[in-house]
Parts: sequence; C-alpha cells; structure tokens
Amino acid sequence: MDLWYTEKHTDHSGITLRIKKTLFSGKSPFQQLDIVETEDFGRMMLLDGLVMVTERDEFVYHDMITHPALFTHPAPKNVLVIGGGDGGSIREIVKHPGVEQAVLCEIDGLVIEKSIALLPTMACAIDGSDPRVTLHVDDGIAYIREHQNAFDVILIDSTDPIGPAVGLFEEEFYRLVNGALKEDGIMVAQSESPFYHAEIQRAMYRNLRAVFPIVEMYQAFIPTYPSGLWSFAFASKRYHPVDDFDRQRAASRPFATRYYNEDLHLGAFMLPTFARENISA
Ligand code: AG3
Repeated sequence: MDLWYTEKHTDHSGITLRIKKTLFSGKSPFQQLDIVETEDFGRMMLLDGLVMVTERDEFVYHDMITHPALFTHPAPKNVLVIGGGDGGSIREIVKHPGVEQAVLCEIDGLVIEKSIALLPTMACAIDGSDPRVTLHVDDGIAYIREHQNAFDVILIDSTDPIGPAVGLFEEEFYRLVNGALKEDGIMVAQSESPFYHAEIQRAMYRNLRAVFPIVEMYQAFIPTYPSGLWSFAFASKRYHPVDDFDRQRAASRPFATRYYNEDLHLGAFMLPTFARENISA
C-alpha cells in the first residue's frame, strides 16, 4: 500500500512523509494522538495531526530546548518541564549531573503512557528508572500556580498555540512562570517558526518582555517542523545566554550531544534579519 501523511503548514503547502504502519491511533479528553512508523524518519508522534516528534530529528529539538538554559545557569538543580509528555526533554535534563530534581507536568496522561510504550528512546527517563524524575498529569498553569519560587529552569515544551496549549503563550502565564522561578531562574519555551509564524512570535515575545528583563530568541534546524527553521524563546531573570555563557563548562560537558555544542550555543542566538524583525519591540 502507498500510504502518505501530510501536515499542512499553510492552505497550499506542507510536509509529506511515507507511512509504513500505524502503531496507535486514539482520542484523549484533550486531543487526537497518533503514533506511526515512517519510512524515512522512524517513529513519529502527531497531536491533532501536527508533527510533534520523529525519532530521526528529535535530537535537535530536545538538545536545543534543554542545554542552552542548563549551560547558561551556573548550577541548575530543580528543573520543570511543562508539556513534553514524550520524555525527550527530561532525558536530556537528567544528563546534567548537578540536576537533583526533574519534574514533568503534562496535561495528557495518554501521551505519557503511549510514549513509554512506543517511543522508548525518548521516554527512557520517564519510565520510573531515574529517582530524580517525577511525573504529574496535570494542567501546567495550575501546577505552576501552586509551585512558586521553586525552580532554577522551567521549559515550556508545548504544541502550537491552538487547543490545550493556547494559555501557555499568554502574559498571565509568563507571570506565573516568573514567580515559579527562583530569583536567578531561566525559562525556555518553543516559539514556533520565524518563517511561518511571525504574528504568533510578535505577540509571544511582547508578552515575555512584559515580564522578563532578558528575552532572546534562538534558532534550530528541525526538518519535520514547518519550514524546518524553528525557534526557542530564552527568558531570564539574571543570566544572559551569550554574555554570561561559560564556554568552557559547555565544552567539557560529561555527555555526548549530536546537535548542541559550545560554538552552536552562541551561533544559535545570531538571527537572520527577518527573524529579528518578527520580535523587534
Ligand atoms: N513540540 C512541538 C512543537 C510544535 C510543532 N508544530 C507543528 N508541527 N506544527 C514537540 C514536543 C516534543 N517534546
């Protein structure tokens, strides 16, 4: 059978991947979840028809949502991930030996359950094997409200601002995140494609700047996301990701990375002009 899946990025373009077979397809109270086997990108998870991760390129996203903040903060011990039910972000966080507590707060228990069953290369640290990791199946906004002044780093590993993730792009939420961070804390949030999502970026960065003194955008190449050019928002109370970066500490990291490195940490914050303009105040 000749089976292809298309995620439309606009009404007239998108990405198309050849599918070998469907491993899971079902609906949770929050969204449609599908996990399929592709020909070129390994297993792939979709939420409401949008590509969340593939086994082949998830290393880019998960290196880049985690390591820039964890190597900018001088000693991150308590780290929270909102969303990220596949476990890829937690897998990277626990590679840092100084991390004492890694909390995952994911609204959709089905995503966690099916990731543990079908995406073991990503979910390997949320399967109960690491005592530093705790899982909460809960609304991230409610969780953050109840855990003020508790974290060094908070990562917002969300889907697009439609469906359950809408509130994670609003100023009120960023205020709660700011309060949940310690006095020198850092937040990183996935911030969509500079190529396709200029309007979302403009609103998101305006909201972040209303709350955090330091707000920077950085980029990564993620082939299966809209346009391939993806971005992250770095919002910080004290440390600047370039000026306060300890290159030597990142260079002597005690684990291997396939995308992140000490040069790329700096390069990722250097933006093409059109991307800069998306977020110019
Ligand atoms: N977070 C998904 C980013 C949004 C992708 N958007 C899209 N395909 N339209 C992924 C979670 C990985 N832990």
